[in-house]
Order: sequence, then C-alpha cells, then structure tokens
Amino acid sequence: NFKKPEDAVKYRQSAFSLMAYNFGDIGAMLKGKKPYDAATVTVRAENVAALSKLPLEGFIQVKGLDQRDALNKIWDEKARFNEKMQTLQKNASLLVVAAQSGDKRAVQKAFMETGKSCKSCHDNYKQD
Ligand code: ASC
Repeated sequence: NFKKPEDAVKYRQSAFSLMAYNFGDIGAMLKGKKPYDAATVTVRAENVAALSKLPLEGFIQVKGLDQRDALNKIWDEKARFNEKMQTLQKNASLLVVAAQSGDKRAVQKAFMETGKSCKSCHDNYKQD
C-alpha cells in the first residue's frame, strides 16, 4: 500500500512518464527522426509492456485526494477503465512480439494500435 494517497498519483504518473519516453523513442525511429534500430525498438517495447502493468494500481479513489488529470468518470466506470488498461497491456505485449520479429511494418502496425489505446483512455478519462 501507498504511505500517502498522493504517492499513488505520483506512482501512476511516473509509470506513464516512463512509458511515454520509451514509446516516444519507438515513434521517433518509425518517423525517421533517428536511425531505426531493431534491438533498441525491442528493448523500448519490452519497457512499455512492463510499465503498462503499473499505472492501474495508482488509480485509487480517496476522499480529498487531488487526482490531477484523472477525471471522476474513472470511478463511475472503473470496470470499463480497468478493461481499457488491460487492452493497453495486450497491445503493448503485441508490440513486443512485433519488435522481436524484426518486421518494421509489423512494428508500425502494433505501434499504431498501442497508441490508439493511449489515446482512447486520454479521450475518455484524462483532463484536456
Ligand atoms: C505517445 C504518448 C501518448 C500517445 C498518444 C497516442 O507517444 O506520449 O500519450 O503516444 O499520443 O495517440
């Protein structure tokens, strides 16, 4: 358990931040902003997949807690929210499989699917 409720917010935000860094690096390579390196893509994808399992634990409903960007809708639809997080985890694991195949087209496709998971949750449950 978290020592303070604020630690739960920090925990999930940290996981998302690390995920954005690793996912973003794959994006940079796919967009040609840096040289494409299949081994690096695999490491980044593995990091995203591992990190995607973390944030859910940090979504706790505590009276008076500043939930930052997290909308109250999350608590109204927690089961649906949990499912979306599971879809992200599934897509991230498929991104690892694609990365390991060394097929750049497959990585491109799996990257887009994973990005859709990020976006669909942001569109529904994140402020702005
Ligand atoms: C990223 C990132 C996100 C997603 C999202 C995809 O690189 O930080 O939150 O991709 O923008 O639509």
